[in-house]
Amino acid sequence: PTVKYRKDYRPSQYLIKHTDLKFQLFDSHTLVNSELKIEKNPLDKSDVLEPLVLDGLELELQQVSVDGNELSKDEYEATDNHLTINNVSEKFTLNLQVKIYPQKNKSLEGLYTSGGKFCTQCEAEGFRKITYYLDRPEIMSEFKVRIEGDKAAYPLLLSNGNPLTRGDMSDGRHFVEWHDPFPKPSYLFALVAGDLDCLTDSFTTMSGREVKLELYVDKGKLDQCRFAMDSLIESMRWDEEKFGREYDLDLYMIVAVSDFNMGAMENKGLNVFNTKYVLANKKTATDADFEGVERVIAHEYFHNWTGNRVTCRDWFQLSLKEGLTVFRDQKFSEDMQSKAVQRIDQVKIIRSSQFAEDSGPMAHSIRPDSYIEMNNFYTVTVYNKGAEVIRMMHTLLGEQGFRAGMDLYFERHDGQAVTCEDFICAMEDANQKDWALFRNWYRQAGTPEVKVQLESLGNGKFELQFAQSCPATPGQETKKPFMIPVKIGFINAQGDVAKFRLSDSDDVCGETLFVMTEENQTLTIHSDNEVLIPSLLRDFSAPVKLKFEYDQSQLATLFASDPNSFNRWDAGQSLMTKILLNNEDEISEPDLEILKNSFAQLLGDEQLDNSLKALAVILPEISSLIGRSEKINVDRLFNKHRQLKKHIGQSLEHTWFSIYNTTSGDQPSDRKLRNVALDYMMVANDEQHFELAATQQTRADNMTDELSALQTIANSTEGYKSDYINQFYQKWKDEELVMDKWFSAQVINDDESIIEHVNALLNHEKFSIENPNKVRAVITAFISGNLPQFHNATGAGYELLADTIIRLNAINPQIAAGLSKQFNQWKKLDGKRQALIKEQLERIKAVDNLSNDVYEVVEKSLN
Ligand code: DPP
Ligand code: ZN
Repeated sequence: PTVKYRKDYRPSQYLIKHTDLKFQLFDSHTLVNSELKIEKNPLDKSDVLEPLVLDGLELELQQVSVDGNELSKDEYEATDNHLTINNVSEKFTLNLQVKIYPQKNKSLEGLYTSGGKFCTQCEAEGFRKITYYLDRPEIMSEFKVRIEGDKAAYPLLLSNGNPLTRGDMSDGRHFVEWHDPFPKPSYLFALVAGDLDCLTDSFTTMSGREVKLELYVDKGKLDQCRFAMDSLIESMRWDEEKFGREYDLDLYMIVAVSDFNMGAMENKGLNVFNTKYVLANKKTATDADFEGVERVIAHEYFHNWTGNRVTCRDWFQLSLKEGLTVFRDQKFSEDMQSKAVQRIDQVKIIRSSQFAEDSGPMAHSIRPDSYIEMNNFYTVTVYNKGAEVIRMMHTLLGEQGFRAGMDLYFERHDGQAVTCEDFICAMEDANQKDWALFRNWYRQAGTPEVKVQLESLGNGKFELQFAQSCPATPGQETKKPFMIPVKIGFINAQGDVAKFRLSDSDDVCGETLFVMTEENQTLTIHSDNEVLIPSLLRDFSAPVKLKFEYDQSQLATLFASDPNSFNRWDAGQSLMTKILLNNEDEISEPDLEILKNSFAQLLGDEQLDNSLKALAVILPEISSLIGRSEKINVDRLFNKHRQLKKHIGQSLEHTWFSIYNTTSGDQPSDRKLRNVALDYMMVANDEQHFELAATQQTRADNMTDELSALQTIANSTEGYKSDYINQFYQKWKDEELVMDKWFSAQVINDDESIIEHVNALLNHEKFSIENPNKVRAVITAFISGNLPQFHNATGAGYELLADTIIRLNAINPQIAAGLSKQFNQWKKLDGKRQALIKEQLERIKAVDNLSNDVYEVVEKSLN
């Protein structure tokens, strides 16, 4: 496998101005004809015309001609990865025909079939599985596409842009021609052919243009489409209001398919979606699913400007579009839902997955320096930490300054393929800033640590001392300081807001933004309060680990009264984290008492929103506790986590019971709190409360309640729980997405026998290893949702994961590699577990025909 480096970037010597494609779809294969108008890149100043080297993978080349003349075999060379044409001129037309086998394509990259329809996935480098091409994002070309297929089987033939003409052919076949007026990179190409139901609507843009909206789903699913359509309309309106961005084509299509590697894909004018992020109604989808649909529909829509109109010069710049678009979808969700709840959910992802990635063998900066397989870099770092970096810009510039930067970015770069550097420059120039230091967020991997100390100097004078550092990551031994915005407030010993004044100012304030630019810095403040409890990094104002030596009672005070909702939640998390990660084998009685009292007080707070209550009493995720540690005794952690959960359940049993019975609202936040209460009751005493859960499952009129009940039942020790698992199955066995939930609910039981059960589920008739959602529903749900049993000391969990990776390597390398990353934390574990995992990693590495995808992950992990 070859490593590609960012520093080796060179512009392409050739451009493809026009791309004409013809697809002839057949039952056994597809013929792809392409006509490419190629010319020398004016930016290329060399006099020598190098051979034209096109990318291609798993293609059967049938014909090559240049300017109408068919080439003989010695005029070109076709290898496994390339087509090279030796003698070309500065401007010419290349015609190719290739034969491909979409029905056999299980990698779900390029052109493939799913549920009887054809669809495509070209990002990042899937287009080369369709035809030979300059398959790199800076090559922006105007596409015309003709699709021919059987009319009865494929009445719909879709591609990007606007339909031009359609007509019937002989043998029951027909064709449709499409034209996309916006030049685009090949990764945004899409084709869909099938027989689908369609929900239509329309949107009138701010300049008064009418856009047709079409949402295509499998037959019989129209009753699960309305919410996605409404989300699309909301997104279109929001982008106009917040960023002045209008949709540009007359048609916007979304197609939902069951077999999809990612969540969705932003192909110009023709998004292809995983059904999981389209189909939703109250009966089949949980409140969390609805949020997911809204978020992903918005995300792909927002890509039309941040990704499509302005795209990436090369794949090292992926965060240019993904970090920015995640930030935009986060802002949208904050406007549509509760801001604090959204922020907590965002930060949970950073802490449970991104911090882990940053501290493991695959650590990379948001703009990576190298890769073997680009698909391995669609990561929480590039996406979610990337969004945090954009959020810091927003925090530093304010709403208006940020908007000015965005406007300048679009003004300068509309229609171009650009770099992260171009984005930073637009932000700087629109705001007269010099952000030399800020760029370290793009260069350096690893999670910075900020240590803070508070010293009282007497006479109302206090000093906050800050020190930042960042651990070494592979290939980056030493780090330069980061620019770190730290949002700060204080409360006093009574829990009231403590106002303060900065040394250089007369203004009394309740909050300030301190921007770190050096390793060590001090902030002096003045306050009338004798005791100050700092509330630091409010709203998680930077993606760092903040260390302050709070004692238990300070954290309890913050948890009870920090006016910043995010930090109030975070104080509870810190309190629990401290207890769970200390060196004691068990949690002490006084610690349990503090937590119980804090929870009781918070649950009784009538001002507090039910979602925030629910979030506040949920234990920190085990993955985030492992993610933040350098070495970890997992046996101790698992035991204490169980002990704490049981204690919170039992000591507050009456409170949970009363919450369960008196929280009557019909909002997602009410359901969330009620279901957390049910879960704690079942943990406290599942025999006694089983009936309650069973009744909830049977009588629920919505999937949130039905599934929550099923989960807690499946996680219980009751002998007759299988009745309810079966009942759920009988009711929902024909709804694929609900079956995914059914699978996942059964793998979270913290019991040794679970691995056998997971293996049984892998052989269930509703399971398919070829369907990524099913793999995620069983395997990912198990290894990330049941860490105590994944890390079972027998090594059975590791073996199960390795078996699945090896099976998937031959089918879908991208999904196999994603699973392989789950081993990445292994060097934090004890020697025995390390040996067990190493054995599995070596077993995987020895597999014949190991894909580049899996190789890259396993190799880095072993080194
Ligand atoms: N479809 C993926 C996303 O939208 C990759 N672009 O993030
Ligand atoms: Zn995206």
